[in-house]
Amino acid sequence: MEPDARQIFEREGWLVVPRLLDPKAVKALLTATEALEASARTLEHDVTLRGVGFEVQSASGRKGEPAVFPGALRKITFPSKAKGPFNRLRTDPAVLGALEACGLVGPECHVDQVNLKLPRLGTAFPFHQDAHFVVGKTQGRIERKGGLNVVIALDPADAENGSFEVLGRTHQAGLIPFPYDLSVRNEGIFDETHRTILDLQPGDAVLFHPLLAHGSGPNRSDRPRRFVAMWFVGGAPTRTGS
Ligand SMILES: O=C(O)CCC(=O)C(=O)O
Repeated sequence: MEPDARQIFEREGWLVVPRLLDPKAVKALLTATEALEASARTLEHDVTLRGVGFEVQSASGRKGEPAVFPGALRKITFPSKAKGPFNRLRTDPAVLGALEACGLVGPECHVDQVNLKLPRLGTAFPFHQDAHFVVGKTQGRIERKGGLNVVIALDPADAENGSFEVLGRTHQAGLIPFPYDLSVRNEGIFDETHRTILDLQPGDAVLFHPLLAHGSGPNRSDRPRRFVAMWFVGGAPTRTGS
């Protein structure tokens, strides 16, 4: 990590950490993702099985609509409940260390998921702030102890296949009301002065503030685009030394 990582993160609301995961770790996550996809190959509608949520890819991108073909997935929530590599990632020292370097004390993972964008079919994520979706006790805890979210690329990602897009510095303006229709992009709602589409390699991570507006475009390529996404909340300080 750069020595001034925390300063950059606080100003911009996001930070790329290249090669946060090594190729072996990425491969294990891809193998686990493919096994979950194989287990869902006949799915035509969203379903939760033993705590793992399978969200199908519809033609419009909206939830609740049928899959474009049986087994086409847009998102898997809590893959950690079925697959070791995802479960271990929640407490991975490299991930937790990167979060701590950006100022989050004692990070605890509250949400893990995989976002899949199928070649030619994967749809956009409208610009949004994750903090909007946090409810109840977690909301209070983020206010008291802070929060930090992460996406990790499992495939090379760029503008063509719908890579992660950030609206830099928007975390400084607080929560802004926005609609969440998955078939639109929500352009013109947040300040787009510092809009950046990130080119990422497998294992690269983006750390971002829960109030930072972000999203991604559709996959216009013949390549898949798979990301792990996790939400962390501050906890007890890690004990060091004697
Ligand atoms: O996977 C993506 O492109 C966007 C992910 C995202 O916006 C999120 O997890 O909040």
